[in-house]
Order: sequence, then structure tokens, then C-alpha cells
Amino acid sequence: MPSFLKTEDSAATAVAEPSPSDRERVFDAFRNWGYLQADLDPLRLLAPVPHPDLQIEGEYAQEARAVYCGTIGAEFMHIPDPERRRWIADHLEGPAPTFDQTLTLEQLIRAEFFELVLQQRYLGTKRFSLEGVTALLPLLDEVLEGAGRHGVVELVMGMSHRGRLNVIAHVARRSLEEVFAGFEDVDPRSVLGGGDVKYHMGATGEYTTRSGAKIHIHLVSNPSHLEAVDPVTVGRTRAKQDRAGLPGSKQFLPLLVHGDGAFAGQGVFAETLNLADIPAYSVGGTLHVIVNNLIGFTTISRELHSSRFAAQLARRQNIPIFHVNGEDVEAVLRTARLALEYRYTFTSDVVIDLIGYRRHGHSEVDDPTITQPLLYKAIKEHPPLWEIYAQDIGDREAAARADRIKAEIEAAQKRASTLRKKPSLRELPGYWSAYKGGRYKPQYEVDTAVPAEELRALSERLSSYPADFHIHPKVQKLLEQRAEMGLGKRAVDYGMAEALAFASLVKKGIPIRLSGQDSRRGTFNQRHSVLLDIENEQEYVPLRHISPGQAHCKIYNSTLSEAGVLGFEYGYSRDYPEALVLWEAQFGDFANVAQAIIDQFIVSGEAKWNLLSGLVLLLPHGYEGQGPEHSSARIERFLQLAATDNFQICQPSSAAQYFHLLRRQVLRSWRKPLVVFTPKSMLRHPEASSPIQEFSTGAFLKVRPDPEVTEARRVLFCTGKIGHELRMARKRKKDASVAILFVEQLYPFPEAELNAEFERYRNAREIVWVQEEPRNMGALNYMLPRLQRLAGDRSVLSVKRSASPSPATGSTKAHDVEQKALLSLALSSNGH
Ligand SMILES: Cc1ncc(C[n+]2csc(CCOP(=O)(O)OP(=O)(O)O)c2C)c(N)n1
Ligand SMILES: [Mg+2]
Repeated sequence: MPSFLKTEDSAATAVAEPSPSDRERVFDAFRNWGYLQADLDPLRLLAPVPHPDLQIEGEYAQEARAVYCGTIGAEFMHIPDPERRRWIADHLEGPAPTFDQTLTLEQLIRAEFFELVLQQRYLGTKRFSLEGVTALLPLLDEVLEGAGRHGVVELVMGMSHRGRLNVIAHVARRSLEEVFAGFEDVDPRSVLGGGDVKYHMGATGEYTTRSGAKIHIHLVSNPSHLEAVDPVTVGRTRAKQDRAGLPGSKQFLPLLVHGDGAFAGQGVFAETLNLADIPAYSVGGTLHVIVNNLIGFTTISRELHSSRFAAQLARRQNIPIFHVNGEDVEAVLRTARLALEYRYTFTSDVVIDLIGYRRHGHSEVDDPTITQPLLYKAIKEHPPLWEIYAQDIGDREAAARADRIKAEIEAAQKRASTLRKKPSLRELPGYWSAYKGGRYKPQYEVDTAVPAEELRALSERLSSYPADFHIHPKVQKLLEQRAEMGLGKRAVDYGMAEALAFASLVKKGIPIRLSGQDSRRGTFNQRHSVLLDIENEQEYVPLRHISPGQAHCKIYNSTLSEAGVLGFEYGYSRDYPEALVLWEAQFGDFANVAQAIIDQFIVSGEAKWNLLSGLVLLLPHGYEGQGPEHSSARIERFLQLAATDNFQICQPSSAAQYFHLLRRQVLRSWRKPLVVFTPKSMLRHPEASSPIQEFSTGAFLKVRPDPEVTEARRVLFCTGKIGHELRMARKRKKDASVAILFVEQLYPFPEAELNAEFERYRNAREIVWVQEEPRNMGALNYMLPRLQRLAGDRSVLSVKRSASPSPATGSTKAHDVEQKALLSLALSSNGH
């Protein structure tokens, strides 16, 4: 079947369902709408919603009401697949399982008293207590027990602040002493300018199930930005799964804990959810738990979402939502088991909406009686969950258990204050780079050239396809040209340079993963990584036919998302450091939709959490008269984020430079993110193409010298496309007195290379930074003071567009006039 005819549910909807009996009809009414009248919240804030279909009496109705309007409210009748609906109905309508009640009670006591001791000993410190929704802990415990039965080796968890410390102690099973020690704080001198608050730090640990299975727990480091960790967690899981091979999606289980306000409000979660069943991003189903306290900070539900439930957003997908009253602990456990089994049966996401309340303010320094006086009066009188459960199960020793557990926790707290202080982040292994200490260490660099013979062989593979393959004539022409490039008959363009870099890497056993909008073909028609047979749409990917035993090469079209997909790829790069992982923006400026991922993970992950990533961002950039939103990848913003060699910002001006840069990135034994401003019109421009010899010799040049001018009166420094335009204009003018240099690596600042150029042109009196961007954008504010420092007594001038709030004009004609003026100003003697 051609791909455009395939639908996700075509198989499911094709099956005819038998006509229902009376009993089924009554049950169906409750299966459909019962959750609207279920008893879901401990404080009874959610009034039952009348529904005409539920106004039925009789035996069946009573039976169905008991199942569907109890403390579990299931939303699942929107799922088109009758097998899935049947599965859920059977499980809910069947007998309730039994659980170890004493164990559950002890877990609740532990969760509550852990918070209580923190409150007493560290009064006024934020901890974001779980009280009111402590059933989360038995829930996670039940998930892990089930996970053990399914052979899970690791639970990958993403969560925000609420209950995080409790999870670190009781799920990741870090010792209580260690968690308390976090509150004793560290010597401030050890983390000056780095580190993170304790409720954002990641944690790892080991959970042993009751039958003795060991499950590694990985709680992902996350920033304050709610839900930003979602795609990162899923990407990390996918990388772990891919590395493990076939059983990966069974062995690595992702679980996201959300706040109700954030779940409903944050777009990045919607983007993440949308990835669930797409082959490029799927992880075999993510478990979602909403820690639903019906409030966000000082804002109540009806101000947080238009729907009755925060979980409504999940209805966009064909996945079940189980609302559960957080005060019926056994219903919570039952839901946890159901959700896990559903995930393993149908490889689907599942949402558990765990409804409770928030005992204190948003944090413990917050007084909620100012904003919700009546609610908090009711909460004050409401007993803690462990007391309710103890009464439910008639445990007469509950008070004694509570005393024992409290004493245990208090003793751990006392020991904590005597623990050794945490080591400084700076002392931990991994916090290093080739640039550490401001001095570049060339011995950490790698050889990126590829022998000519090998290049020829790679080109042959890249331009070949099976004899019976019906190729599109335009693609055929492109491949013929690529073959000529490989033979040295034609200069190599960017598209081929990238293909050669990828091919040489997979041949060496280095996997490639690239995703972005329309990346398979390439937004600018430049990549054509996947060939399609025009008669049957069969795919042929030359990069998968490079050599026997090669590594995989995966190039995907992404969903129309930036934050979600970039977050995913960042996560992937974290857990697959051997691979070259790239994310491509359609146009560079769209990266700003993913700014939180860039700010909070990519550029600061090492400083905050000591976590490394070699992710590559490909951001098309260049002023070509396409309007305000297709011109600028906002170079200035990346430069502002640069410090302590946290990442690399490069703009290669030729195909060979791009080739060496990509290879350098992954062949190095160390990892730093890389932002590449990539070309658009220059993709096929002769000036930016390179002879094949430049691929078999040399390396990435941080500064590209000017081979044509040895003695200059005026030296122009620039980056990207304008450098080519300047050189062409200079040619037209036949002016041999102006040197034009490309700064190819903006950060880390190539001081030594630039110094060499200043030395070479020591007689030049005019030093100019030239850029296409307005004066308040581009690299100008970054480059000017640095160039000035190197220029000594020569003053550095600049040529740029006038300052502007919008990056570029909407008129192509205006653009042309501006561009001409820039070039002429840059090349004329008094231009500045
Ligand atoms: C993107 C973002 N916006 C705002 C905040 C500030 N903030 C922190 S917690 C919070 C309330 C979150 O409510 P909810 O998701 O229901 O979680 P809860 O604290 O109730 O568990 C807000 C607004 C933030 N951290 N991230
Ligand atoms: Mg909330």
C-alpha cells in the first residue's frame, strides 16, 4: 500500500463489532461517560457532571456504576481499536487484585514522615512537598514491581519539583543521609557559578523488586522550565533502547511525572506526546503520571485549563486516561498495574491522573491561606493519607509503625550533618575540554582527512542504486553530478560534502542520527538522503549501503516541532555519545521556538549537572531577501550563551570545511555541543564548493585565510555568505589591496589563528568587521571588542545594516539595495 493510504487505525476500524446486548448497552454508557460522575477527588472539589446517558436505573446500571463511577474514572472509549477497549473494560470489570497492605501503609508513612522531618529540620527551605498526593510512591513501587516482571533493566524518569526528593529517596533509593546532606548545603566556593538547586539535580539508583530483580533508576536532571524535560527523557530512553538493540523498548521504560497545571498548559508536552507512535521517536509507550493537586502555585484548576480535567490534552491520541482518587490507595495500585500492563500489551502511552491535593503552599515558604483561604481551611482539617489508609485496613499498629519510621528518618537526618561535603563540580571527571584553562590543546584534536582512494569508493556508493530502481530524473541528475564530484571532475558541493562525511563515519562504525523538518530531502533540495522509486515508492538509502558491517545511518523527517524534537535529540545525544546526532532547523530562526532547550540543557547542562553532549544543531542562516523570518539564525543569541567553552559556534564557508567540521565533532574523544550556521543559496554556489583534494588533506580551519592577497591595506573579517560576496565583488573591482578572511569558528574564540592573521597583515591600517545582520544582531558586538584587543593600536571599524528590531526587510528589492551598499562600503577605503 502506498504510504499516503496507510492510516494508523485502518486495521482496527475495519473489524465489525457485534451488535451489543442490553447489558452491554448499559455498560457502554458507563464505559463512555462514567468518569464524569466518578468519585475522584479527596476534597470533593470536582462535582459530578450530569449526563443523559447515565440516567438509567436497574441491576446492570448499578453494576456498571460501581465499576465506572467509583474511585477510578477511565477515559478509553475514544480508542478506535475494539481490542484495546475490550482489554481495558475486562480489566476494570474483573475482580480487584489484592496488594500487600502493610507494605503499602509503610510506604505511605515513609513518604509523609520524610516530608515532615524535612519541614521540621530545614524550616523555610523549599522542598515542594508531596503531601496530599503521597500515593505517588506506592504507585511507582507497583509500576516497578510490574516492570521487574517484564524484564525492565532501567526506569528512565522525568519529573519536576513536586515530590522529587521523596522519589530520590524512596524510588531511586538514595540514602536518606545523602538527601538530607543536600540540605546541609555545600561550600559555596566549590560551585561558584555552576551547579543547580537540589530539586533539579538528576539522580541514579537501584531498585530491587520483591522478587529480587534489580532495576536501575535514572531520574533525569531537569531545569525549572516545566515539562521541558519530557522530550529529553524520551530521547534519552530511545538512545538507551537503540544501543540495547531489539529488546530495548521492553528493557528501558520511560515514565514522566507531570504537574496538572504544566500538563495542561505547556506546549512542549503536547509536542512530546505527538512523537509517541512515530517510528523515529517511539519508545514503545511512555507512562505518564499527573500529580494532580488541582492547583498550580496560586492558580486553581478553572484558571489553568478549559477542560474539566488537566489530562484532556492526552485525548489527542488514542491512549487511555485513568483518573484515580489519590486517597483510595488500592485503586491507585490497581491503576498502576493496569497502566503498565497496557503499555506492555499494546506498546502505547498511558496516562494516570492521580488526583489529590496540596497540603502546604506551592513551596514551604508560601502561605496558601492568602489565595485559597477556604480550601486551606479544609485541608488543615484533613488527615494525612497514611492515617486514612491505616483506618481503612484496620491496622492497629499504625501509630507504632509511624513512630519507628519517624525515628529512623530522624536518625538519618542527624547523621547527614556529619557527612563529608560534596565534591566540587569542577573536580568531577568529565568537566574538561580541549580548551580548558583558556589554552587550546592541539593534542586533543583529530585527523579528519579521508584518503583519496576511499573518497572515490564512498562517492561511488553514494551515487549508486539498484539496477531495477526507477529513479526520479532530477535525482538521477543529482547523483550523476555527485559521481563526478567524487571523481574530481566537478567541485564538491555542501550536499555531497555532508554525504561524504556521513558515509566515511558509518563506514568507520560511527552511527548517524539526523532529524529535522523535511530533512530527508532537505529543505533546500540539497540532501536527497532517501531515494524513492517513482513507480512503487520503495526506498533506497545509499548511506545504508556503504560497506558491510557499517554503522546505521538514520535520517528522519521530524514532526513540525522544534522544542519537542530538539529536546528529544539532545536527550538522545546524551545517551548515545558514540553517535553523531544532529538536529536541523527548517530555517535557523525557528530554533528560537526551542530556546528553553538551548538555554536550559544544551549550553548549560555541563555547568549545572556536569552532563556532556555532542549534539549538532544545523541552522540555515544568511541574508537572501527572503524576509524577516528566513534570514537569521540569531547568531548573537548563541554568542551570548557562550562561556567556559560550553559549546562551539561555527559557520563553515565551504563544503570541505563542513566535511571536516562534522568529522571533527564525532571523531574527537570529547563531547561539546556544536551549532553550525548552514548555507542556503551557497549550498550549490561554486564559491562555496571545494575541490575533492580538500577532503583528502587538511582539517577544519577556524579562520580561513585569504590565499589571494599577501600584502593588504585593508583587512575584512567576516563569517558566512557575505565573505563570498565580498570576494566576488573584489574580483569585479580587481582590487588586490583588501584581504577578506572568514572567521569559521566564532566560539571558542580562535585567538591564535586570528593573531596569526594580524601578524601576516601587520602593515594593514584598516581593520573591519563586516556582517549582513543589523548592528544589534549578528556577531558584531561579540567580535568587535575581541578584534580590537588583537588589533592593538589599529582601530577596528565595522560595516553592517542599521540597527533594527526585525532581522531583515520584507522586500527583496530593498534587500538587494542594502546588500549592494554593504559590499561597496566594506570595500571602499573610508567605509566603516
Ligand atoms: C515554564 C514554566 N513556567 C512557570 C514556572 C513557575 N512555576 C513553577 S511551579 C509552577 C506551578 C506548577 O503547577 P503544577 O504543574 O500544577 O505543579 P504543582 O506545583 O502543583 O505540583 C509554576 C507556575 C516554571 N517553573 N516553568
Ligand atoms: Mg498542581
